[in-house]
Amino acid sequence: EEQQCLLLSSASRFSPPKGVKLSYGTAGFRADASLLQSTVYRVGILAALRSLKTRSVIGLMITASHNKVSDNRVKIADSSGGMLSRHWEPFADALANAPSPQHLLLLINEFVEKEGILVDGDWQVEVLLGETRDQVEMLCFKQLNRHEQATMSRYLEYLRPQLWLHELHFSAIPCNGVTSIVGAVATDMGILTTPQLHWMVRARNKGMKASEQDYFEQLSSSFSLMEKVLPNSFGSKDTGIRGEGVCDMCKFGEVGVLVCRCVSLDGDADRLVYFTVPPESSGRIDLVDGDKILSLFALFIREQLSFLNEKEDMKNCHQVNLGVVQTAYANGASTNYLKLLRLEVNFTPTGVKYLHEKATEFDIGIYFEANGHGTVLFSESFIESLEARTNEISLGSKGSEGEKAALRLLAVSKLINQAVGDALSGLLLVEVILQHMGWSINKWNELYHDLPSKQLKVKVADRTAVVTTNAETVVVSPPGLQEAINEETAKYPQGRCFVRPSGTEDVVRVYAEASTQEAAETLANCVAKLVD
Ligand code: NG1
Ligand code: ZN
Repeated sequence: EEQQCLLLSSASRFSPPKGVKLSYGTAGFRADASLLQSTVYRVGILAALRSLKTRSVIGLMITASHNKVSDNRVKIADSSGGMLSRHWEPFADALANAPSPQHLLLLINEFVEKEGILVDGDWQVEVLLGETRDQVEMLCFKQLNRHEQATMSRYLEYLRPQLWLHELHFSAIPCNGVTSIVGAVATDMGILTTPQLHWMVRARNKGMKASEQDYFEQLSSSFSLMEKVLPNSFGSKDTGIRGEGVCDMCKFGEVGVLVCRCVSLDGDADRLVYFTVPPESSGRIDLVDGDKILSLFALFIREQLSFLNEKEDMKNCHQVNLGVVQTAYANGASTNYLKLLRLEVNFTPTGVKYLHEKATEFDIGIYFEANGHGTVLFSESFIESLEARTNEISLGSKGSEGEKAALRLLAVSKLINQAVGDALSGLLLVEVILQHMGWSINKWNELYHDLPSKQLKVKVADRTAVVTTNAETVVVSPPGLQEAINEETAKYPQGRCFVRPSGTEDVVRVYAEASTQEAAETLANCVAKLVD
């Protein structure tokens, strides 16, 4: 009784926008801020119910996007720290679209019964709230390579003021939603990146400390640990300028002005790509994308695994299984490169939830979308075996190469966010690996050369008319389309092409690769006409 009254009265303060159909996708609910008030409120209710159901702490995040500042999203961090269970997405949609408080109440009652959610007051519902409001920031790590003490705290001092920029609009609303469930508590974690909130939820549910300070401390300590256990660690010597840096300087004849590497984070900081601006490039940049980040991580981890497997003390252990996960948008050259490293390459449909799920099947699963979403996942059992391996040695002692490799891998598992892709933790891992390899961004970029590619979008009347299979590489409907694409693609050396309906925009996307830029563009244009 008390519950029903509370819900009805608080829900009546947030009416849903008329004539808008909201749907919970990869990005949660996404719409212009002016339309999102009632949705934010209702996601508060959703989070509280999810906490009741899972008997764990749940997160609720409001983020800006890399598009207009007013283009906002609200989404849930589930009990594992990952994305909301797909099973609950239809309920999320129904809640957001319920036309009145009475409908809302009815829906909730039905769902609570169907899901067997216990409302016995035995569980203290808690929802962690976070908010980000910023636009894309470009962070230029000029000369980081050259400083001996380029420690974590320095990176972070540099990053923080640039990430948290905008004022809040919604702050009180999710709290209203959460507390409309009797006894539920909303804890405001303040202004965060999306991956930080996911990290906190995961940490809380594992019984670990979970403040923002704890997040930075974990990143910081695992970063310094890597530094200690890598053979070529930082600032080993004198100026800290190593081979590559000097080469770069000479090449461009500008002593003192070194080639810088830049990293770009998206609006909610779950995506990163690197780039350089070559001198005399007149506006061209060299992009080092998610595929290259994946390749760098794979190379490094593979090297550590080879140390781990080398020594006979691993005789009794099973071969560690390392898997990489990509989507069809991964540049073909990256896939070839990974296969040359003899890695198992898996493909899933677009969208991090698919890649993430696949990556959990391995002892170590590395996944990245070309656009920079991704992370490295370690299985619990593999972490346990690493811990057992490193128990006997302390940092000071001279462990075997295998033991040191185990320490490094453990440090990686703490540094890189295990809940979701996280640009901050991703860039720190990139930086530490580059330091270890003694590589400049150019050297890294030379791991392989991207095949020329072209992406187009085609506005169609109904994008759901295009249905695909095989990780979105093959069209099954409309009939005949795939055959036509095959016929066109066969005309181009190294040609590869696929089409799929976007999950986030009302378009069909066309992707083409070929041996020259011109050919890739012609192929994409011809296939776009087939779709139209
Ligand atoms: P759609 O619109 O489904 O292609 C885009 C990106 C995805 C992912 C999602 C979520 C491409 C081709 N697609 O999805 O990789 O980032 O947005 O934000 O980049
Ligand atoms: Zn993002």
